[in-house]
Amino acid sequence: MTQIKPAVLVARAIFPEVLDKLRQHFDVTSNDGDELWSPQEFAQKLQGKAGVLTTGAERVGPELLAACPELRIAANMAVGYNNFDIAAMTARGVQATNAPDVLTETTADFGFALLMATARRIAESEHYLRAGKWTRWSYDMFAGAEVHGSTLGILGMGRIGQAIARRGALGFGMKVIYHNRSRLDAATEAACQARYVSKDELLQTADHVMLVLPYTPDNHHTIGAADIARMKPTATLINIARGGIVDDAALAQALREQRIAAAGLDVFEGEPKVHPDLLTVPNVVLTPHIASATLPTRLAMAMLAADNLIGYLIEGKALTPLNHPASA
Ligand code: 8YV
Repeated sequence: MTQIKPAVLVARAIFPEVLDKLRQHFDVTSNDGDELWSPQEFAQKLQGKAGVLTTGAERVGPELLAACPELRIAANMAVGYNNFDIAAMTARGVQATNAPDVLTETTADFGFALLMATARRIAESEHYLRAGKWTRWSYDMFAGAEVHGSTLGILGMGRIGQAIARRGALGFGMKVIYHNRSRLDAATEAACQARYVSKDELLQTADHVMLVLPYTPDNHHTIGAADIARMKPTATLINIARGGIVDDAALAQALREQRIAAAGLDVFEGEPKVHPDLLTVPNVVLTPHIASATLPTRLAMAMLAADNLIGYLIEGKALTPLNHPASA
C-alpha cells in the first residue's frame, strides 16, 4: 500500500540536495524561480501544506495561521526568528523551529571581518583607489582605529556573541566587555575572557561596539540617538543582528556629523531597502545581510531546517524546537 506523503512548501529557492532529501519524505512544492510572494500569495501557496521551510523573511503570524489551518510546522533556516509569532503559533498548535549552532562560527567570522573593514577603513579606501584618486602616499591617509588591544563591547552574548568574544580576546588581545539580558556563568565568562557591564558602561568605554542580540519589540531602537551619543567619538558600531535594533536615521546623522568614527552594517530596518542617508555617508561599510553566507554554512542551515520538518512530521520530534505546542 502506498502511503500519501505529507505536503510541504519550500518558500525560497534552495539547494537541490535539500529538495532531494525532502522529496524522500514529502510531496514538495518548491519555489525554483525564487519568487518573492506577497503575504496573500504565501498563504495561498501554503494551502493544504503540513509544513513550510522559511528563510527568515517570510512572516508566520496570526493572519497566515488562520488562513492555513493545516499547517503543523514552520522551520526557519535562520537562527533569528522574529518573522515568527511564537505565541500565535503555540496557540494554534504549530511547531516553530530555527537553525542554531550551524552558523555560529561563520557568522562570528563575518562580524570580525566587518569590524576590521570598518575600523581600518577598507571599503572607503578601496572606493578611493578604484576612483583613481590615489596619487601619493601620506602619513595619515585612511588612518583608522586600532583593533588589537582595544576594548570590544558586545551587546547580546549568545552563541555568536561568545564566538566573537573568543576571537577578540584570544586572537586580538582585546579587552572584552559585554551586556546581555542575563549574565553568563563564571566558566563561560572565563572561556570568553569577557567582563559583564551595564549597557551604559559598555557604550561609554568600548572602542568597538558589536550588536549580536535578537530582535524583539523590546529591543526596537535599542541603539538610538541617545545611545550613540554615549559612545566615544572614536568608536565604531557594528550591527550583524537585525534591522530595527539600531535607529538607522539617527545613526546616519551621527556618522555624518562624525559623532562616532564609523559603522559596519549587515542588517537594516526595512531591508532590503536601506535608509538613503546611510548610502551617502562615507564612514559606513554596508553589506546585504551576508553574515552567514558561506555555501557550507547555508547548506547546513537548510539541511537543519529540512531535518526539523522530517523530524517533526515523520518521526514526531523536532530537532531544534522554539515552542511546545499542545499538539506536539
Ligand atoms: C540568514 C540570519 O541568512 O540566521 C539568521 O538569523 O540572519 C541569517 O543567517 C537570514 O535570516 C536568512 O535566512
